Amino acid sequence: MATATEADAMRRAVALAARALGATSPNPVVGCVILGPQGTVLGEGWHRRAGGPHAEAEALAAASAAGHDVRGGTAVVTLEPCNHTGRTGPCAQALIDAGIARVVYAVADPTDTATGGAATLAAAGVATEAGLLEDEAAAGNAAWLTSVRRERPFVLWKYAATLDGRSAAADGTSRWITSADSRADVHRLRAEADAVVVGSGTLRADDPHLAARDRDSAVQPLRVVVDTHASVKPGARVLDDAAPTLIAVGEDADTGHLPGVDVVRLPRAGAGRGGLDVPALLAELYGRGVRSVLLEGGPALAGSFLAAGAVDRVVGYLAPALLGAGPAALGDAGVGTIAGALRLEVTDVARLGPDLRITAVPTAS
Ligand code: AOF
Ligand code: ZN
Repeated sequence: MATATEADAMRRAVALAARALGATSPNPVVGCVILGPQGTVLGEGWHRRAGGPHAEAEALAAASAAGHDVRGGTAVVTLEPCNHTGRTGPCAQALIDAGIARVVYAVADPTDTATGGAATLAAAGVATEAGLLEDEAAAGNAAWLTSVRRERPFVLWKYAATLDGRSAAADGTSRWITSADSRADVHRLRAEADAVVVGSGTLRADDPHLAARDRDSAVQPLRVVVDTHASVKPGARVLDDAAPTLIAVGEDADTGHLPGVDVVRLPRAGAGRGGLDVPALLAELYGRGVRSVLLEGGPALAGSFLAAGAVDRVVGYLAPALLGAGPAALGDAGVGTIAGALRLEVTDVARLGPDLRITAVPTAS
């Protein structure tokens, strides 16, 4: 049984892991705390970026830099230590070599590449325990775990609307429906995502910049515009050099006015829908190392993603305002009957300034 000290250490490891959200793809976020035999913290670390040292190696290095002897100690880590030599050596072996006596981890490694660390540790006589605060650690790594399972990026659809579900007024104006607090929260979502996706209608209406504030260019999300007819103008703000940009167009689009712009040609959506094929877009992004997508709109694109079953989480920012007319937050999602409604389960409700933020996930159907 894990001790209370180990549970505290795991909570700390989950928090450490979260510091690198948005910076580690295609790898997970991972945190690690090394405890001495008496339960004192000897070292802690987290995985900062793909290709860099794993959390366990960071924590061992921190303990050693502080002059601590970790022999006989316990490693508390959010993910099962890896068993493979990839860009760095196997953490299971590093923990064995350091003389760690016990390893407590939250989530089993679901990848064929890295799995097997617990068995390696056990074979070397290290006590292992799985599942401590598994739900919290899995929630912290939801994007990565979902992308491993589905072999496509995790998709979060975010929208802002009035209480009557409208995202713009009848005259098309939409600035600002929600409060500064809500908008700051959206910047956090952007910073945590690998890619931010918008449709060409949103681009035309808002000319958004889509870069994450307070982030250096190394970890800026990829800005993706779904632009079937390549209607983006060369001077659009999304094409500046603050962050990389990808324009997804139809196979027959004329892109002569976009020299030097990263363009990908994708098939059209099937089943009588407009726009591009969502699974093809997600496969393209996955191939580029994108593991989490923030889908920012507009309503038609969000409808296409939902119709394709490609939304894993919905975050709605609801302002206490009414418009009574104007476009809805969501367009045609392929639903024609109440029986066919896309049912969600609310996982969180928060107040941001005057607004409500509702987080929900599709119920398993
Ligand atoms: C990480 N950071 O702290 C841990 C990971 O790309 P590689 O060779 O560094 O290996 C990545 C895999 O290693 C990753 O998918 C996961 O299964 C495992 N553990 N990875 O990036 C870490 N502990
Ligand atoms: Zn590792």
